[in-house]
Amino acid sequence: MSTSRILTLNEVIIQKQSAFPYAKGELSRLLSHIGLAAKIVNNKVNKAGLETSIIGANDLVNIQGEAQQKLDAYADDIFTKALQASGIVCGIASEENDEIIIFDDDLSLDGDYVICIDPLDGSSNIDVNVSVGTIFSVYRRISPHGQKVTNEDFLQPGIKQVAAGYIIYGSSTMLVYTTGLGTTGFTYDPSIGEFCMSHYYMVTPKSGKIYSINEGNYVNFPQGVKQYIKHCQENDADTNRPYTSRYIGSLVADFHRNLLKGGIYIYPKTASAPNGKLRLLYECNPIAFLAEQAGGLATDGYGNRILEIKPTDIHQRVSFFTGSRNMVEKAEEFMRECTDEKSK
Ligand code: AHM
Ligand code: MG
Repeated sequence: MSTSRILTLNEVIIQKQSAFPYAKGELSRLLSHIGLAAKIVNNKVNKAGLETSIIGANDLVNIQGEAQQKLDAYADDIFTKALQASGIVCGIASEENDEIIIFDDDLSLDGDYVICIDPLDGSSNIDVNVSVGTIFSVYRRISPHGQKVTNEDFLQPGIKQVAAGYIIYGSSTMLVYTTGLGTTGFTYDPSIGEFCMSHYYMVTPKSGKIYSINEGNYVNFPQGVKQYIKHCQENDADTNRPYTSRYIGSLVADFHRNLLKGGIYIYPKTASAPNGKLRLLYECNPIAFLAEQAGGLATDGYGNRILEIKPTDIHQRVSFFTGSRNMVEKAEEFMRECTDEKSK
């Protein structure tokens, strides 16, 4: 595929369609509906400073016990409608809804796909004009066609994802996705209203110099994480240390920077958050799929590949280590060596 002329998201999806194992044109339709929802949400996010009616918190608290932002609810609504309109999605699991949403119109009941989505990740950053994102994951249903989907359709390990991606609403807006054939990035051109291919085959550096972790939680970190941070901060001419600490507090933005530059993102479990903070289905699995497709790694820090974890709950949390291969392997090494109580 040549990159000498501008290629839009839809053109690329169609070109790649034949290489996709379930080529029926469905995935193209699905991704183009996600792209459309992303444009609508992008438009709203870009006006967040002007439209005071859309910034700030609702009076609602989501299943995670976190205050829901107005834009969380807005993005959830837009993506839900766009996914249902595709006619090929039979249900979604969203960070913003306690239960799965079942699409039970005739068309959707026959749909092939279920979606796990965090409609607006990092939403505490909205009011201060810092990057936020949308993260999504696509699975083939396992329940029979024509019936309502059940939780089981969503509780599949990440290796079963047929596509995954994120949209980053940043200094420019990008959509990055994979269908298991590499990781590809598109940058939104507002003048023509299209996502245009800008990063053909994204390969993350094997090693990097950036570590991203909320060090405010340091005293509660497992010993292995503390030791790894120390390792990152030590001087070492051979490995070009000390590394640089960068943490935005938006997973998509932190991951995206590290994907391009090389780095590691860690959200470990702690004494106060024994399962970590991030959610397996709609945050860690899609990011893990993208990381691996770009040559990186994603584990729980305890030797387990994120994509092989069998979920038991829609909103399950997991500790998360992802990024450049050598850095994740090194962090895992420290986690193995430090077997204090907090590390278990
Ligand atoms: P959210 O889905 O409620 O926005 O929470 C997820 C976010 C991630 O984007 C980010 O990496 C992390 O939470 C930041 O958490 P903390 O503020 O504890 O560092
Ligand atoms: Mg989130």
